[in-house]
Amino acid sequence: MRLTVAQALVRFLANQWSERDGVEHRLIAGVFGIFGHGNVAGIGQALAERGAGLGDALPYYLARNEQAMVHTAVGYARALDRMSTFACTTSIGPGATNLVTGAALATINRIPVLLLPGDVFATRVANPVLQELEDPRSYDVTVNDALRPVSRFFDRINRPEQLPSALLAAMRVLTDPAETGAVTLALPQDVQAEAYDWPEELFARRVWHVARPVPEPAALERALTLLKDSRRPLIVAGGGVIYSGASSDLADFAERYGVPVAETQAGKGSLRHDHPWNAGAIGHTGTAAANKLAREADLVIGIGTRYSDFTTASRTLFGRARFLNVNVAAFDAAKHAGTMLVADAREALRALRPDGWRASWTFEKPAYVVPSGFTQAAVLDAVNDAAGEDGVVVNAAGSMPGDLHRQWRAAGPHSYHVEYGYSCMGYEIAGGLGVKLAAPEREVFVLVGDGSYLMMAQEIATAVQEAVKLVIVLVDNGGFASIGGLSEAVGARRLGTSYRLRGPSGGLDGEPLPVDLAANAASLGADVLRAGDRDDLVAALAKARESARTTVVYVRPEPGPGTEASAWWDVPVAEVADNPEARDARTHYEQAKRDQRLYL
Ligand SMILES: Cc1ncc(C[n+]2csc(CCOP(=O)(O)OP(=O)(O)O)c2C)c(N)n1
Ligand SMILES: [Mg+2]
Repeated sequence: MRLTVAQALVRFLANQWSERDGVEHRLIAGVFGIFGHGNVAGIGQALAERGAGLGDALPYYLARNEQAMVHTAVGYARALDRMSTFACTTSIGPGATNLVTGAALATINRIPVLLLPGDVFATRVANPVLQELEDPRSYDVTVNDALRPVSRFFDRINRPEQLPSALLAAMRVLTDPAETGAVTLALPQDVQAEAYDWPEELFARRVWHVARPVPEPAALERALTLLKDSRRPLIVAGGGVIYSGASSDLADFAERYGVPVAETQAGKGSLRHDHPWNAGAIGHTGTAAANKLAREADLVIGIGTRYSDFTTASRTLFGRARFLNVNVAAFDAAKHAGTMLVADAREALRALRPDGWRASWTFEKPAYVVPSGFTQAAVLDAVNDAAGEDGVVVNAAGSMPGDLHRQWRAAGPHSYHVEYGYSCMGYEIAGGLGVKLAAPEREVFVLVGDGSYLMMAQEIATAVQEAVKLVIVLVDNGGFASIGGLSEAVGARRLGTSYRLRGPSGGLDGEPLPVDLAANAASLGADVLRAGDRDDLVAALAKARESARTTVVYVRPEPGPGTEASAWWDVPVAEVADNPEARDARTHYEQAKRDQRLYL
């Protein structure tokens, strides 16, 4: 079949499916893109032609920023437990390098996305082309090489013959639960337009079976021995529990053996908030109750967690515990010198059946305290009420992830979507768009700080274009509350953390910046409601829920006590400094560091 490389690529993608537990999904649900000279004549032409065999597959979505479209693909894929994602097509040069942050986010969170950046001519006859790097040491290097370290698979298609094997490798990595992340196929612009005689079989319907690896018997024996030795085990549930669909097996295990479950950011919602064995959020953004269990546990059973520094409180949280790590990726299972149980979370929980054993400790589940006033905690509480049983909350960076982790009453495994692997400002709206595309029947509540909003609000226009309805709660506190607090704590005097005009002293300490973010949101096509107190907010959220249009609810909460950190986070403080706050902070830092262990 004679087609261009781009036409062949598009036709191939339209015929890829994923399958797990007998349920099939289109592996590539559509294509997000921004066209330029590096992809318009190749991929652009192929998508516009929509040749025979494409049917209604691969709808095209115009985004506003290449980074944002990767966030959207991640939001979508995560909401569908990684069974389906989007392809992202870009021009060469800046369009391609704008993908780098999104790719890193996808790879760190182990979420599949397919990136298709254009690349400079393979023939080099017209070089240097517009936006070409021209590395004097090697013509082989292009800006797209910046995507290599943040991709789980990277290839450059310099010849049409290379396409079939690259495509198969790309699909394998996207659908491998242990290896998945950003997958990049760099497409030189001349090669995209080049014709070739392809075998028909390349375009056959192909189903990628997403594995549920079962534990190896000997590893299972070792895990059972370790379990039976333990009196005070604590489960740390990570994102892997949710992607595996292991929630009910986890609940069953916790109840049967009396094991409390603490949740990471990605794992929150593994158990419902009111499940008697849900001990709450763990780590630096965790609750005092869960962290107390972590300090006393003799065995930590990590399930589908990568043990970020937030989870382990920078390796200060777990006392003398040993680790049993259930993970589909050996890389994560081996952490903290743990006993490795390399397996799918659901399969491992079903196999772990320690006869005649039950943990011998109990814990008090703290009662939920309704925050008062119109603080940020109160805003989150009101949004939580509005979200109810079917809502999804989306957030990523700033001071809200900590409050949300501790405070949010998650109704189930897909109701809490906080991106905290990369904690990337700007994920919120773009990621929320992906969540809503994956779950149109659910209300999606995007919580976004003013800092994150100013970094990446433009996808509101994409949501309006697609009539994809989001409820965006824009929390304006005049700058970086989170980093402001951190700055103060490390002796950096809040430098550059609030949005102010340059003042008479020459510093950024003048009047508050006269920027109207609510007006900005309206200008992008959203309906905007301003809420000045809790009653206003409750009414605005109810109105936003009822509306069919993307609505931004703008709030300026009063400063007030947030939820308290109950475990440390390692942020190194200046070892020598003139200012006394920094010297003080260093003393505290050195004290805290004494609790840090290697977990060997
Ligand atoms: C892309 C990116 N740049 C910088 C940071 C570091 N950072 C983390 S939170 C934050 C401030 C966020 O401000 P805002 O969204 O207003 O949230 P707030 O802290 O006020 O709650 C910054 C700069 C980041 N996480 N991501
Ligand atoms: Mg802010």
